[in-house]
Order: sequence, then structure tokens, then C-alpha cells
Amino acid sequence: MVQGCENAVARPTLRRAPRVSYRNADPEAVLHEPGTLAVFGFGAGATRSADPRWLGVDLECFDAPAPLEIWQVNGPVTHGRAGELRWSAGDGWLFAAIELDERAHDGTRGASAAAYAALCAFLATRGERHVQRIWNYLGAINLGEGDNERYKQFCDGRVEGMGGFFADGFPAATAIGHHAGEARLQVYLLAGDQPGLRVENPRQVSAWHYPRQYGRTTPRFARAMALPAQDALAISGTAAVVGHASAHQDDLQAQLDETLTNLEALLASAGMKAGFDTQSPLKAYVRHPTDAPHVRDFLQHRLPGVPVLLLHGDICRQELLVELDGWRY
Ligand code: 3EB
Repeated sequence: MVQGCENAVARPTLRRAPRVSYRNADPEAVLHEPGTLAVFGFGAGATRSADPRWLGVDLECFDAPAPLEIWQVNGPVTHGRAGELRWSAGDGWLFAAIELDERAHDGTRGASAAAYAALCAFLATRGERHVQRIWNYLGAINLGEGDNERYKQFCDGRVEGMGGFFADGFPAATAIGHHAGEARLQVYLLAGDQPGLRVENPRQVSAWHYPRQYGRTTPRFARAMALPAQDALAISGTAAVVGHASAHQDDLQAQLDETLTNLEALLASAGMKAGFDTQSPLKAYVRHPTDAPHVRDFLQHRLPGVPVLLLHGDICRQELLVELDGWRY
């Protein structure tokens, strides 16, 4: 019965990272392609789909027409809905998304607690429970003073909702403000059946160790996550933060330079070669629409050939004008 007994002790195959790309296409056509795990449209004008793998992100894109963001895996994908969240799964990877109205959850804190509680409860039922990457989009992120700023309420609710779920460490993350109405909270994630490797940036204090001045509850995220096969680095929202402080207040050019320095430090920390290429899609979140052309020119010059999606989004610290996130394959 036993043949090839040298293979009798099976080594788990390390999962190949999902491919993330931007493309101008019809969402239904992309959803019909084999291996499509998720498709994202951007802004109010995005073509919609009833498929649970489709998500309309509440951020406007500065490029017209806005491309789709597409996640694809090897092999067949199943999908469904579970309460207020929707999900898809294939090849050991899981996409899950939830969109809540804060008015039904007693505000920002309650909505973020509910979103994280629902996502964590769902993940606990799945084999793919190693969250590699998570995105959070909320309205009016900088509204409110001090500890009452909406971003800080979001941080409070995030910790409340996640409970002990991330006891082994936090995923890589992004938290950005949209302009599609204060009450809409969107959270979506990529999880897998194998753990990734968390990467911190030696130039920056780990977010969960930020001092008290940034809020009652520290932001809970890793600076980046190397996916299980080490074939991709998922990079968190990265801005001009040095140590724990925001650098170059109100100076867009200097913030862009500092952000690229942070990204290169992160690649080095992950043991990766310097630089980004045509396979490494990035997003740039720009606070002021009038800054978008400069950000586009800067990135084309400094990161030639790199696919960049330029989005209108508010960074969670008022003084920060731009933030980048994305993938390095
Ligand atoms: C920073 O470095 C910028 O709260 O999930 C970046 C990425 C930031 C994720 C989050 C916040 C978050 O602190 C802000």
C-alpha cells in the first residue's frame, strides 16, 4: 500500500501568496475568471455586483476610469454570506468583509467593536484563521478632539471587538478616512490556513507601543506581514512617522521622501532586496485632492513602472498628508 515511503511524512506545502493586481475590466467578467477571490471597485461611480466577492470601497480614485483591484488564487473559490459579513475561500485563503452603519451600533466605537467581533467569530469557525492583512475605512476619521477623535474611538472599539483573538500578534493593517458619509464603516481582510511572519520597522516604534498621547488604546497592527511562503510582503499603511512622532508637518514633499525611506527600511527588515517593481502594486492615500498630481508625479519618478492606485483618503493623524500601502512580491 505504501509507495514512495520517503514521502510518508508529509511536509505541508507552503501556500503561494494570492496575486493582487489592478486592471480596467468589467467586474462580472473578472468574477467569472477561475481563482478570483475578491474584486474591489473604488468610489461612488464603481460598477456594482451582487457577488459576495465584490466590494465597493468608499474611497474615490483620482484616476478615471478607476481600475479594479483583483485578488486571485490557485484553484476553485467558494463564497457566501454569514450574518452581516460576506466571504470567499480558495487554496487555503479567505477573504471576509463587513460593512456596518454606525447608527445601528451606537457610534464609531460600537460599530468597530461589532465589526471585529463578527469577523473574529467567523474566523474561529474556519481553517483559514491566520489574518495576514486587514483594511479599515471609516468616515470623518479626524473629527472630534483628543481621545474623542473618531479614529481613537475606532481604536477603542477594535480592541474591544477583537478580544483575545490576536494573542499571537496583530495583522498588517490600514486605517483610512473616507468621504462617503460619516456612518459607514468598512472592514475587510485576507486570512490564510498558515501563519505569516510579522515584520516591524526599526525606524518606527511598534504601533501597539505608542505612548499615551496618541489615545487611550494603541493601534493594533504590525508594520508588515511576510506571507507563509515568503513570496510576498503585505505592507501596512506607511506614512512619515519616525519613532512614534509625525515628521515634516504639512510638508508634502518631505513626507513623501520619509515614507519611501520607511518602506525601504521595512523591505530591509523583511530581508528583501530594495525597490519595488511592476509586480508590486501600491496604494497612495492622499488627504488633499490638490496634492494628487504631485503625489502621482513623485511616485512615477521615484518608483517607475510600479502600479499605483491614487485614492482620496484621510490619514488617521491630522498632520499627515499622504500614506502608502501595498504588496511587494
Ligand atoms: C502610523 O504609522 C500611521 O490603525 O490600523 C497606519 C496603518 C496607521 C494602520 C491602524 C494606522 C493603522 O501610525 C497610521
